[in-house]
Formats: sequence, structure tokens, C-alpha cells
Amino acid sequence: MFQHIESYAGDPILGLNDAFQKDPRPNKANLSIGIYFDDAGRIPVLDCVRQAEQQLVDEGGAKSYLPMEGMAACRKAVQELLFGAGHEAVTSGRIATLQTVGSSGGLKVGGDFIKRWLPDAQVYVSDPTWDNHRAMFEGCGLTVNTYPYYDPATGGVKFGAMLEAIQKLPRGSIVLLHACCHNPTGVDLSPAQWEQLVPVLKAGGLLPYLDLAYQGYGDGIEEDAFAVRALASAGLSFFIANSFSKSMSLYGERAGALSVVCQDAAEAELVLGQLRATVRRNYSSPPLHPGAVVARVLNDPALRASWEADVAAMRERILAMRKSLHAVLSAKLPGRNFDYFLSQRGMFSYTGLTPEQVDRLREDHAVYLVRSGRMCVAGLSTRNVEAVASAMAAVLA
Ligand code: KET
Repeated sequence: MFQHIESYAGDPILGLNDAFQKDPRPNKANLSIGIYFDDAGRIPVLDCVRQAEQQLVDEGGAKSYLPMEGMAACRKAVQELLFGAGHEAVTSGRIATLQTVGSSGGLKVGGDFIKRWLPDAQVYVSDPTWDNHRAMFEGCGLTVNTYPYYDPATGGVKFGAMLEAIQKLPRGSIVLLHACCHNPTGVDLSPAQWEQLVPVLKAGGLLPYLDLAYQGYGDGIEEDAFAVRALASAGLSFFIANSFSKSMSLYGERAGALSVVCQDAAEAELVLGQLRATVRRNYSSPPLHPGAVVARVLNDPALRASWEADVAAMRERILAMRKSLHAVLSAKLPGRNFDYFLSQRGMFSYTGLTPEQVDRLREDHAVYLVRSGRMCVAGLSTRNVEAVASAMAAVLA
């Protein structure tokens, strides 16, 4: 029965994380997976999350199934977080929102929905993008292509080429865009560039699909929603999958959502119905605990304030690590320009290291990066940043 099954090569990101766990070297550094570690190298449990969980345990509610679309209080809070409470798209009821199994679950449900209802649409992702985007959308039966994005020559965005390519896409194409903190490059569009892109998407009759996995890690919780609000205010229909894995440090709880912004409330009702059907056929309904935690943290004013302070502290710690890394590397290799570590945003930086250099870092120095050269800056700490910078300098010299 199973002899024809091909072996699975493993996932390029999760596989490295497993290899890191098994590495016995004491001074190892995990800069591979997109997880925020605190300065002691631990994945934090945020105080607001701990308190929300305690309240939920104390209340002792029953563990019934959630509806297919998830918990109402969570879905409403997600809409207000993404679009702003008073946004016309929210108040007019023209957004269909599901609580999903992480944002990955949201991306996948959206992909299945597109395959069913817009079967001729092809997907366009940035070159490069998160590896799993291609895998997921192809897994939904969709064709995945790329548009130009990262420019290795400048360490910035090839914005002109990106706009030109997007202008030429067939009407109805799906354009996957990272709303902030681009993975893997750390290179984002500026608000002014978003303002230029939005009319091009609209005029071309394109269907944007935003991925917002790092809200708060760029410039701030509100600031990082700029693209979401710009698209909604311009009247486009679009998808957005957002995650609480990183922003609430809830990775394994699988907390995320999918929102589809429609033209009016009646359309949103139809879309929500078919999204519910998609969920029912996949995993029936999302998990109770993460929905309840997210709803509690976002809706309770004290917990909300505590969360916002924690997100700011995580963002600032990463910025401090960017500065330290930049300082040590610039001192060790004065002929090279490492300014990209300062301009890139979020958890990741594209280091420009070749796969061979990444292998040497891992083998000789126990420093783990993804082979594309992507570094998770959130894995640096005051304890390891000197050693990591020295190892990088040795490999680059
Ligand atoms: N989108 C992006 C852009 C992303 O980087 C991740 C996770 C996800 C979605 C999925 O997040 P979820 O936990 O399903 O809400 N990225 C990191 C972990 C992974 O690969 O799964 C990473 O790139 O390391």
C-alpha cells in the first residue's frame, strides 16, 4: 500500500529548529525559526496572557465546540485591532472574519476558498517570500508565480520593477503582500510606497492577500496596520490572514484569523457562509483556548495595556540587538557596509550570506540561520551577540 510513498525532505525552517534542539554545543545560537526569545534566551509567556489564562481557569467554563467561524468576541476584537474600531469597513459589517488555527490555518482556508470560488485566479508572491506560502497555495491547487521584490544590490525593494510587474497581471490575480516585517528579508514598503501601490492594485482589478504575522514588531501595533487600512479605505476587496503567534508569544496555541473585506454587508455574509463551509470540511471549528485568550487580552483594558507595553519592549529589544550586531560587525570588518541591519524591520534580516557560509556558521560556530541567509534577529541576546557577530565576521572574511 505504501511502497510508492516518497520520503519527505523536511521543512527548511522547522527542520533546522529540530537540528538545533539536538545540537549538544553549549554556546549554540538559534537564529533560524521566527520566534521571539527574551534576553535570557527563553520564549516569554506574556504577563497579560498568564493573567487571561488564570481568569479563564478560575471562571471554569465548559469546553463546548466553538462555531465554525470561531469565538465572536475574538473575531470582533480582531477586526478592531486590524482596521481600527471606528473604521467604516468594520461598522458597516462588510468584513467576514474567522478565528483560525494560527494564521497558517487562515491562509489555507483562504486558499481553499479561492480555489473553489475564483478557480482561474493565479497567485503572485514576492521574490522571495516565506517558503510555506508557495507550498500552501500550491497545496490548495493554485498556480503560484512571483513578482520582483528584494534587490540584493541595494538591500532594499525593487519598487519600480514590482509596480511594473503588478500593473501587468491579469485582472482577478491574487497578489500576496506582507503587511509589515517582510519574511525573509526584513525589507518593507514605506507608507508612501503603499500609497502608490494601492491604486495600481485597484485599477488592475487585482485581489490582494495580506499576510500580517508580525504586527507590532515593525513600527508599532497601529503603524503596522497601515497597509490593511490603506486597502480598506480605498474600497478594495481583499484577504488578510493575521497571527498572534509572535505578537502574543502564543506559537503553539495556534491563534490567528482570516478576514475577507467585501464591498458590502450582504456580500460579507455570503463569503462568511462559504468560509464556514470550508472550515467545516477541514477541521470543523477552531480551538477554544487561544480564541478565549486573544479575546480577553484585546478586550480587557488593563490586559490590553500590558500587552501593548510588552509588544513595544519586544520590538525595542530587537532594535537594540540590530544596533549591537551592526556595531560589532562594522568594527571587525570596516570595509563592509552592514547598515541593512539597521534599516530592516521585524524579526528577520537578509544577511547576504551564501548557503555555504550559512553551513560553516552552523558547523563551525553552532550559529543557526536559514540557508537563504535569513537571520532571526530576535534570537540574539546581550549574551550571544558578540559571539555571533565574531562568527559571522570569520565566515565573511
Ligand atoms: N506568515 C508568515 C509571513 C510567517 O512568517 C509565519 C511563520 C506564518 C505566516 C505562520 O504563523 P502562524 O503561527 O501559523 O500564525 N513563520 C515562522 C515559523 C514557521 O515557519 O512556521 C518562520 O518563518 O520562521
